[in-house]
Amino acid sequence: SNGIVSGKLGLSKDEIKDSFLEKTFYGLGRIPALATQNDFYTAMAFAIRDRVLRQFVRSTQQFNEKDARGVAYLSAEYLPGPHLGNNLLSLEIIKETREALAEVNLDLDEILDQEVEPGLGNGGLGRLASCYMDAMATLGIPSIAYGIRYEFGIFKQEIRDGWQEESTDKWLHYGNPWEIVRPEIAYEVHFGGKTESGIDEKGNYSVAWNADTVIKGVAYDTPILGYKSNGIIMRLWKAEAIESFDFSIYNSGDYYKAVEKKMRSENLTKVLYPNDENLQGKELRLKQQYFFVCCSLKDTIRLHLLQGRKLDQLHDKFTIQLNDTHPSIAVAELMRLLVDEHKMEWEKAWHVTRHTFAYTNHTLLPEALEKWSIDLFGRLLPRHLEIIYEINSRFLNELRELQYSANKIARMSLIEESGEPSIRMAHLATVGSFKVNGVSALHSRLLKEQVLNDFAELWPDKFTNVTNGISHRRFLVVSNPALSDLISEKIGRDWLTDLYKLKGLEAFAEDEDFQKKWMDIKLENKKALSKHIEEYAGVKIDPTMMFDVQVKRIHEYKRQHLKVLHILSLYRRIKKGEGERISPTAFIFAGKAAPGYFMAKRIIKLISSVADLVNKDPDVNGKLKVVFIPNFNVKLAQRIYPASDLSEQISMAGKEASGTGNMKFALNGALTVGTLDGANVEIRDEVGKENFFLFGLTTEEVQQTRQDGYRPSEYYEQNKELQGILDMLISGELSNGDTELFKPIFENLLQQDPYLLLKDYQSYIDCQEEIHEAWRKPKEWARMSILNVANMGKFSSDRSIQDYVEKIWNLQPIKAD
Ligand code: 26R
Repeated sequence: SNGIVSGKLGLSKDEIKDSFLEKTFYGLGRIPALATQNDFYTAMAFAIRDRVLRQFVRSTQQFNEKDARGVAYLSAEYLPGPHLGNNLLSLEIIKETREALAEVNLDLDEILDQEVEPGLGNGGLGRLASCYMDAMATLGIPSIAYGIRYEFGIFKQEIRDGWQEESTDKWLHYGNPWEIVRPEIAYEVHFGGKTESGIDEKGNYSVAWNADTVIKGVAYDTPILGYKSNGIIMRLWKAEAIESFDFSIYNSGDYYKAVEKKMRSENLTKVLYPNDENLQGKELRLKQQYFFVCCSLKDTIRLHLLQGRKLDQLHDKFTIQLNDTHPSIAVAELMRLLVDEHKMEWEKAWHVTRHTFAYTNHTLLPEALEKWSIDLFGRLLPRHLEIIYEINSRFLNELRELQYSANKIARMSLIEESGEPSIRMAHLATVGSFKVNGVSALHSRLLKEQVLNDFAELWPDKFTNVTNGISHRRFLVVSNPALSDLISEKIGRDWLTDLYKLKGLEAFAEDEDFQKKWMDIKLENKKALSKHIEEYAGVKIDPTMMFDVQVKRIHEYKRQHLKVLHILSLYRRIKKGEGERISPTAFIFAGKAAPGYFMAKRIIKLISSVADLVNKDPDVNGKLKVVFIPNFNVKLAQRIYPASDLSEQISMAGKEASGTGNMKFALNGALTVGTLDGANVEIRDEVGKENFFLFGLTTEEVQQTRQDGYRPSEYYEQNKELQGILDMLISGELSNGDTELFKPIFENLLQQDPYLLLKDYQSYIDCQEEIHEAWRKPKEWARMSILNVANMGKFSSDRSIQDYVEKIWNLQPIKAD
């Protein structure tokens, strides 16, 4: 019935084993004796995918039957992490699968380790989109997640001689068992050329866009299964030539020209831009953005019309959520589709458009706010430029009617006129959306008070907050099974779908037997991470040390170099024989630097150099270890959080929009040392200030410091310990006598120190002393760790998505049976 074939898709150990062997044999043409571990992984992935698809098809059918209101989530980046483990959890067959494999002498963990993850994002924003897919699927939100199928994701990072080296991420090399290509779901995307206005057959004014390039976008679908629930699809677009070869050229004999054209088209989705928070303004990036937006909107409209609905009701049936401004060209593209292609009047189309989009902002850093030069934009998208001018002229007229000053109007314009004229994508997204949200309480406040202040005053109700959240199923249940089992033993398993249930752990925070089990699990996780570190970074770490961890993109505002100053202060104290109050600590770093980001790359080299100094020095060897683990990604992250004691969240206040790593650490029982930045503020509110190590200036104090005229050299002069540490950077002792290597960092800190490291230094050091003292009281530490986990309920992405539903999307979840 329903056209759903049930086949032999049972969930028992024997049925899984049968499917697995069948896939090995018929799917891959391998007999087990000759199969590689990767063959086994692929076979298992296919066996599980069948089961995933059955569940997924069911929910799609129910969404359709109910004619439900839904969401199209537009994101240029996704970082879903390995799929297999998560799908096994969603189907609740981890145990059965482990046993099935054991019967054929295979180990599930080794099989899981084979999976190469899709690195289709830079960091926080892409991972957040993936946590949201997990939650949307689990909660039954009728939704589809659109993006780009980059052939090469975020580069692979290797560390050579202490420096970052990049190589291409060939994630598709072994094939991708999770995706299904849909050759019949494909759209044409136009670029370049000219527009021509005239009168159409019906006598109406109309504009024709005569593009000079046409590219095809083909859909690749990956099912994302929710926990014991629905599935949604992640639909990624791959660029292809419109025809596999151009017949006219072929017939005229120029076969090679046709082939070249094909290759040029496919370049569009070749590679992810590895920059975060630093705008490059590259043409290919704008092409990527428009390409995926165009395909996604055409597809959304197709789905809408397929239901027999009218286009002027689009906003009744869909919210299109813009994940930052990367897809914000959608505002102009939807206007073009409605007005030019579907012949809707401008006013009506504008009504539909601005009731369809909602925009999430993820950063306040001025250098990360997207702007496109009019010149570049107009050459690539001439029709969209006209549309943006029209939107702008109508918008500015409204402002004039409100008697706004010329100054203010210029500030709010979609077009920046000073310097190289350019389009402000955040303004376009704000004007074109019915809701704008930040990603933590602090960030949303700063967005309203500062970056988008004029707009917030004009439209106060448009602005809202949705604090980020994380998939606790991936980042605790799948990646820390021992701790998850211990938790479930005490409070049952309801917390898998209601993270607030963790509150029940508070009752056991003082229970010494529970504390011991809790810390024993942490120790086992630390042993496992130590093994990985020894293998991939060549450093031996004693797992009983405190694991003090900072993993995230390398960026000056995140202040990895403040952590380095702390390590050097400890080093110097031990060398002077004053280290007795220092608890033995392993400092663990990981994270990628944008390939063109000079300072970030030098910070990696600095960490490696400090690691060399510390790890080789017999005086400090037993007390301090420093390691940089290469190639931070979701898979590695899932090993690191469960093994961490201390989570470093030390960005300068006002700079980190939210942070989500902070939540993953705390969920795994790490204590946080952090500033009042992003979601740290809310984490501290939840876990209690006595269970959180706070230091540093507040956002307001940062701004005051700036206003008063900050002179970092004063701190260098006055704080002799700090001076000694900074001098190490230019003394050559970290760099085989090379006094130039770290001079750029030294001079940056002494002359500008844009992120106030020297100002926050002492407060950080004092706080760390408190931490080392707390570490010496294991029961106290265990209690705080338990209380942190117990109070993480708010930070599930289930809660975030519930907030989106209530504050923005206004829709009814539909749970599949
Ligand atoms: C325009 C381009 C250069 C670009 C700018 C910024 C590309 C990518 C980014 C990354 C930004 C948008 C990002 O990832 N921001 C992070 O979003 C997370 C999820 O909301 C936050 O937790 C995190 O604080 C924020 O830095």
